[in-house]
Amino acid sequence: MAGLLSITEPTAKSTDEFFASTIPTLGQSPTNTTPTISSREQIAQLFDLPLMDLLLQAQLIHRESFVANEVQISTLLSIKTGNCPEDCGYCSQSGHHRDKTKLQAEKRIDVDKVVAAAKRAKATGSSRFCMGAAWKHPSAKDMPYVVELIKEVKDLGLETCMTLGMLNPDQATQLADAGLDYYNHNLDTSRRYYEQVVSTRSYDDRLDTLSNVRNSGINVCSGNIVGMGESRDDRIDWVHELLKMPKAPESIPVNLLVPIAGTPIGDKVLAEGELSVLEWIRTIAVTRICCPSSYVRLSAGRESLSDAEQSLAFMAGANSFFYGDKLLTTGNASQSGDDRLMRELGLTKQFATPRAPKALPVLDAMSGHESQVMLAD
Ligand code: SAM
Ligand code: DTB
Ligand code: SF4
Repeated sequence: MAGLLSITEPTAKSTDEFFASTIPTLGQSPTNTTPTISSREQIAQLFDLPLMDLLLQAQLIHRESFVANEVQISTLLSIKTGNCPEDCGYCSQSGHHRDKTKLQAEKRIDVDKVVAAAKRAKATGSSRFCMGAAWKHPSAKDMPYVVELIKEVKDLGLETCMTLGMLNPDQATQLADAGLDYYNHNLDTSRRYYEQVVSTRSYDDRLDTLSNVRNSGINVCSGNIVGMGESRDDRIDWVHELLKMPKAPESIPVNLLVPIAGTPIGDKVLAEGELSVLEWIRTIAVTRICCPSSYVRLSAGRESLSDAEQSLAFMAGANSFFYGDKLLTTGNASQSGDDRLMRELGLTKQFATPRAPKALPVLDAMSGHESQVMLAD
């Protein structure tokens, strides 16, 4: 029987080999032979595919590792806002841009207020609660506070995620021992373009923290921002960085820049124009193909997107998104709009599976024996 699709365009020729066995013929299911992408050249070839071929491959590969039409949803809360000592060129929270952004800074939020927000998130059907702080790194006096937050939020049956800046090995271990499920720390872009984005820390600082998180047993969440003025080469190199890691991050947020007036990158993009949303969708699809078993999350930037653009992003293999009317300091797509879109697309919410605190004694329900469990992977 004739193939449903054949990729014959000259630009796509070299990808034929990767995909020959994954393109279904009429009446057949795709075979379970996800190609392994590892070289920069292969990533570049994926970016060059005709968009429909890329989306088809991404969706087929998505279905080999995940339940089709199921999405994981997370809710974000800023637990300490603004006055950050870092100078990230896109960020509303950097103290370096505060005279122009006029962002209202806020001190650490009380534990009971965070718990109340987590309860609201759970009531709306969110399975993960992500807490973000505008710190270069947590200080020694911040650690008992964040450990308490992890324990309280986990007690609600939610998965926990934190993004607090740099972590040393001891801090990562403390968070792992408290049971933190995910730590978010984005590479944001290529090593080359990073220097144009932030000057107060290095790419290697970022990789060191990611390595400390990985070694602690916490799941790694690390993504990017598309549309900061970087080139496609930078997007290719960012994907390549993920593949050079000992293990790809379990969770990969693909942020679309929210251009914030008063930030250097936001002002430049507002003046010169935004990148095509299709390039963001293409980046999602390539990420899905290269990291087949990672959650790929629609993160910042959804507020400005149409239903059709978001639908293409799900087709490209995204299977997670931030839910709730606010991200950290900027707006998000509305909850009622998301509920409607999920109904229209036939998407269902995935349940939470929180990781047990490190070395937590558990009673095996079948044998009655007590054992130590580590559920990070
Ligand atoms: N301070 C911590 C850090 O930098 O890792 C955590 C908070 S920081 C706001 C988390 C991530 O949000 C950044 O790494 C960046 O990828 C994303 N982000 C921040 N501002 C953004 C914007 N204006 N548009 C898109 N993504 C943004
Ligand atoms: C991530 O990659 N995106 C989220 C989360 N990790 C912490 C943050 C998006 C922030 C968008 C800008 C703002 O709301 O300040
Ligand atoms: Fe600070 Fe994070 Fe914003 Fe950079 S992205 S300025 S580290 S809050």
